[in-house]
Amino acid sequence: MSDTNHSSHKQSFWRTYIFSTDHKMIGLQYGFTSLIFLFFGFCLVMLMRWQLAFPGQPVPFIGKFFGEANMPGGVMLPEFYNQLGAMHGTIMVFLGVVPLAVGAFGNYIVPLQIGAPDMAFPKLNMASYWAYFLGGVTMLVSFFAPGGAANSGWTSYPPLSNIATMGQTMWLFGMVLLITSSLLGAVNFIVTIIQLRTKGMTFMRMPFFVWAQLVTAFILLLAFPPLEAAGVLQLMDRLAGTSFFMPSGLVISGQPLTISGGGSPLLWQHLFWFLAHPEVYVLILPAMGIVAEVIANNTRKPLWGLRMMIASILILGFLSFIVWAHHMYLTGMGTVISAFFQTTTMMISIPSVIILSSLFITLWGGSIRFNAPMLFALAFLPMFGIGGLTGLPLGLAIADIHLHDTYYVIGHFHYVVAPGTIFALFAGVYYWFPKVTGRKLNEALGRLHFWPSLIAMNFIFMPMMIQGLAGVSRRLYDGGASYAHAQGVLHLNVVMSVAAWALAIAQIPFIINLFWSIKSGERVKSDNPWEATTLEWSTPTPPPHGNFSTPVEVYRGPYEYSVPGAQKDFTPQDQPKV
Ligand code: HEM
Ligand SMILES: [Cu+2]
Repeated sequence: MSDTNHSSHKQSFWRTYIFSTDHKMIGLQYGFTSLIFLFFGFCLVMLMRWQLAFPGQPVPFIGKFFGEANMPGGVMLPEFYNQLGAMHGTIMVFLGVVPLAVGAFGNYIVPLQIGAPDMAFPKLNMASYWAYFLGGVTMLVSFFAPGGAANSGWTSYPPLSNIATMGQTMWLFGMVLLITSSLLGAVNFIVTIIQLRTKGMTFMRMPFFVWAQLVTAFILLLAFPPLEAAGVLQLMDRLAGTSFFMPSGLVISGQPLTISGGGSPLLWQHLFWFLAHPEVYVLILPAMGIVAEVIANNTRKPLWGLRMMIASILILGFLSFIVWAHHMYLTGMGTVISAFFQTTTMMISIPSVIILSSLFITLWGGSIRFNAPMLFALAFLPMFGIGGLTGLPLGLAIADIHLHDTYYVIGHFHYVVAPGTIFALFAGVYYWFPKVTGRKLNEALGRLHFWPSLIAMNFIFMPMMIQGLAGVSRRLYDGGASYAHAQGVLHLNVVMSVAAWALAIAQIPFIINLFWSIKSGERVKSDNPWEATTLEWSTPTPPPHGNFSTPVEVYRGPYEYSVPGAQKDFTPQDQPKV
């Protein structure tokens, strides 16, 4: 358990900022690190988009800095393109979005919202961050390994990954560290939420964000171990000469491979997707949690159907474990098994639709405040809607035969994770920034960030679906230029690339805002500048070590907004009943 004497001791620089055990500092560490990784992963894809729009032409200005091994004469080699692709996916999912959604927002906000002084296991929390950090560094350093970084896609399918260059070994080591980090974090969240809720904070009084983090933690805890085991098996295949994933009789470039064989490449796919489908809910549930908080606050209304939303998120968490093979319809697994996974995939869309509908209905009749966090939260709804609905055809085997491994898939899941999840995370940054710093982010810069980002996102991802419907495969080095069937939609590559670079420019106001507002943003006039109801706004700003200056008790549900007869249009959870 955490130490009880929270407020009195003064700690050294190292203990306060580097090896901190305070959930808020660890949350900030996660936040900064993951934002840097997000930015880096985004830069990788900016380079790729040059090659896709103008295949074979030298990358202007910066091409020459990448060396003869990657870009001779500034022209990107296919080997390097594959590294960029694999590392973009890996970094965005495992080093960017998940650590930001869970490590940063979960860590900072959950203990505050349940009235706890810290996480249940502060040292474990610190270990989780440092495992993440080491995993990230391993991934980054792999670019300098002989043959460069991993280049077999973020899915790392064998046999390709088993015979890939050394970067793949580093990818596997990195993943083992990242998974370990997530497992430590997951245990901590579960124990904290179950054990450290303050007096009166019953389960049904927990904010939706806390529910989202609880279900997410369970998913991480149960889905990641199979991938960790699979990662170790692939390491054995690569380093110790085993053949867990290698079939007999493989011939590469005319040479029979000298391996014992007898393994199954499909086994990897099952183990991978057993994590990676639940993982998409790890990406999306915290995002829904953030959006729910922001929408309740800015409509000044309770969340419509909160109990049903909670039931839905629990069902989502459960069902997410039995849909994984919808990524594998083309592996010949047979119609009975396909029918099972089609059915579960259709079923899981129901709770998603319930949550989305509840959030939409909450808007009805609200006196909506269109501030920066709310704009991002509002945009999340239709964008996630497009992402979710375009997933349905993929869930049906007959449609997926055509769509599998095309750009349609890329369009689908990017709608979910980019203007979906990442917009929700932006909403969270704008919403909770005043609690962390005592200052608001600038509204005008926020709008300058939001509108161009929204437009650019749609010009990037909508054309992907059009290309995919035309049959253009994903992971093509030339963006389809050498394929006859792609010619009619090839011009869209330029549209998407220009939009992607516009999206990059649209992030400049955000970066300026972040740094400028820490020092010079408008000071908040109270600890509760948004007039919110949940407990994090009842702490001093920023919350001190130990969080609450006096013991808190909870008397009511999380979203008592505009209660008839109440003095104000919000009643904080810790306000006693009269
Ligand atoms: C709302 C319900 C959803 C359904 C019905 C659905 C369905 C699917 C299916 C069937 C595929 C496999 C397509 C193929 O390989 O041919 C797929 C791919 C993918 N989906 Fe979803 N999905 C949903 C939500 C999400 C969410 C919430 C995320 C992420 C936050 C996501 C991220 C992905 C990713 C990353 C892939 C690509 C995997 C790859 O590299 O092959 N999906 N989706
Ligand atoms: Cu899936």
